[in-house]
Amino acid sequence: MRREDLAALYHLPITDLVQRAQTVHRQHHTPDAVQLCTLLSIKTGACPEDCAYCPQSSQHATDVEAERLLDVEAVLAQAQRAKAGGATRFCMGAAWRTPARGPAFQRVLAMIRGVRALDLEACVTLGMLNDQEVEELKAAGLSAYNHNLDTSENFYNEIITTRTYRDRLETLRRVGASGISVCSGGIVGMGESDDDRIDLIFTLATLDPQPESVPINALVAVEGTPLANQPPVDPLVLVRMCALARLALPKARVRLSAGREVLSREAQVLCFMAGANSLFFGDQLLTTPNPDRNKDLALLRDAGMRALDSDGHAQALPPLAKERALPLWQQGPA
Ligand code: SAM
Ligand code: DTB
Ligand code: SF4
Repeated sequence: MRREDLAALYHLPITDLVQRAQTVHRQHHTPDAVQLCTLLSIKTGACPEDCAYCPQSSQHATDVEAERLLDVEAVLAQAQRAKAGGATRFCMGAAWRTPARGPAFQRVLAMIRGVRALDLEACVTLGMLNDQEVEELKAAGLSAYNHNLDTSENFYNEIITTRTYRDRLETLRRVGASGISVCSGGIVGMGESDDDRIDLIFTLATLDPQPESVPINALVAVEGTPLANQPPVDPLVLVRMCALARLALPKARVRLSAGREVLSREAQVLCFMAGANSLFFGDQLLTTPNPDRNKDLALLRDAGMRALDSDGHAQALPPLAKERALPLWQQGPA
């Protein structure tokens, strides 16, 4: 698809855009099913990069407390919980520019092997990688590597100065060439223009191989970061981005990622109609909150959705946790 075709799609009346995206969605995916992924921060804060959106950068004064790399046992206990709760992918994030060397990297490899042994998909995001790291991650059985382009090449310099777009593309190339699935997406609500948003999806679509998953994040504006005072993005922008990602990357899982805490149920359902079919599921993202599990399960149930298993088949939703009964209006039909 050409850049100008994508731009024309982005600016369609939203009814037309969603209808087109939904048509493509149905050709490649089960329309009523979403993938449930759980996130864990395995190494928090004190990151040397200066990403303007990120509460974990050591260059911003935020409330995030730095923590050393977690133990393998602690991570696997969380993975087990995620699996028992119905997640099929376990995503581990580290606030690194590049992965630590030596025993710390070996520990991450052990985490990946442990998560795979639980029959969960394993995804990590560790910053920029060299060829050897990619090879070792692949040998440990890593299912996917997350490395977001975040925005357009033009706008990138206003958000990050400690690395380049080219650096980012280089890691994505290495990961893609290794056969590990690529997970790459971006953030809206950082002050970017519509053209920046279209450029981001265009660049993601030109990656070869195309990403297997595309996270669409809405900025979580965190106190102490340079973007703390950004106004919340219009939820319809998220709908347009999900639709554009679906049209430009028909086979990818489009993940409605950070920022759902402030999205209405209706806006999230519109994103599903536009082609989003994956969520972060669990009370916490990396350092900021995510909707609680029961709230998400009630939303999915009320919308009549099912959960994708690791083979991509739709299954009944996991049960709601009983100890936190929801108010009646959130419980849906009996
Ligand atoms: N340090 C690694 C890196 O940057 O690739 C991995 C961790 S980093 C926290 C992973 C992704 O989280 C970023 O690329 C960005 O897209 C997303 N992210 C971080 N802070 C965010 C925020 N405040 N709002 C939305 N997304 C955010
Ligand atoms: C992605 O695109 N979003 C996730 C995951 N990949 C690693 C991270 C969102 C982080 C939101 C801010 C925080 O919780 O620190
Ligand atoms: Fe570091 Fe990643 Fe946050 Fe940038 S987004 S400051 S690289 S943890």
